[in-house]
Amino acid sequence: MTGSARTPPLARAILAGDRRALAQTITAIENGDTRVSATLRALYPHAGSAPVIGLTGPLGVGKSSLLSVLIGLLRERGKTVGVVAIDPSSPYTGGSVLGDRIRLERKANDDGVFFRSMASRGEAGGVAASTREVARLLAAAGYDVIFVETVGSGQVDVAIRGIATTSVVVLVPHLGDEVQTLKAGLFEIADVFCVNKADLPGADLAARDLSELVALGAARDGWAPVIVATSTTRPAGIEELWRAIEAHEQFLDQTGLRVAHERARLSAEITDRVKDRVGHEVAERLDHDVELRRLLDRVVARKIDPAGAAEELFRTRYATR
Ligand SMILES: Nc1nc2c(ncn2[C@@H]2O[C@H](COP(=O)(O)OP(=O)(O)OP(=O)(O)O)[C@@H](O)[C@H]2O)c(=O)[nH]1
Ligand SMILES: [Mg+2]
Repeated sequence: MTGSARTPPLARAILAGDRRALAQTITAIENGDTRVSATLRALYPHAGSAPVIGLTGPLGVGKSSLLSVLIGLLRERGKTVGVVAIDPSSPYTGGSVLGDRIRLERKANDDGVFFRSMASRGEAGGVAASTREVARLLAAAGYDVIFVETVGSGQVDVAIRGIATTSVVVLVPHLGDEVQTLKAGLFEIADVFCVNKADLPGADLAARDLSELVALGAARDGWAPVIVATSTTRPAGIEELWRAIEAHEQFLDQTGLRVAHERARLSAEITDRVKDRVGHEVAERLDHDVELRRLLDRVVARKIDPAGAAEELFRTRYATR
């Protein structure tokens, strides 16, 4: 496959470990440049079974700090690591740019780490789609473990389940507000809860609060979320965090859920892509539709309401039954 004449040069370069080719392809994905589709298609069979670890949680809880110490731990164990971050690096929380952190931590010219951050502008769905594509690309490029950092903002968080094999939700002591966030959706996506900044007072209490919440919830597919307390400043709990992630990855293999989850994620992705195409197609056609203009006149004149107009257009143009 690698040497096949039909494999696009960019794909061949990425498979051969060319970091510039990888960076270039990611830029194309970010820009929605369809010229790389052949490259992505050629790489797909190579994007095998690397664990994709999602780190998500509210602004400034220490996701980037945790990532950089986790990367240190994995590099010591000889694992290569690819990272994609939707990194707002908020000026409000003092959150640092992950790239800077990683550059600080990683030894000069360490080819075992590849980092890329992506702008969080644009609709959540679009961000999620390109993040997924980049995570897949990093797996094809041969990185052993892929990390995805996203900030806790509802939709993007939930989208992480469509990308990650293990989702880590990061929180900090004094869970007051966070508990509300949990109810809004973070709780459903966590395979592992990480209570970071455990060097601050209140970490024990926070962990206890969480375990009560976890006990209330039904275990999803037979997995009850694991709670780990960490501190990146001490540091402490980092090995435990990695062990919890590994335990979930092993659970996926032992139960056959890895394959089942992958299948469900791919099904959702295909459906999303078709919905996207259909949506664009419909918008484009309606743009030139005289019937729409005729109905619009009547809506403007308050003769029918917008829902009625939509219903009529749908019936005459798109209903197949
Ligand atoms: N006390 C303490 N502070 C920490 C710890 N981990 C991170 N911080 C600090 O928390 C702030 C935010 O850390 P980041 O790692 O940038 O957090 P983040 O979640 O990636 O932030 P955003 O990407 O902006 O959401 C920084 O000032 C860190 O130094 C910790 O374990 N203890
Ligand atoms: Mg960050």
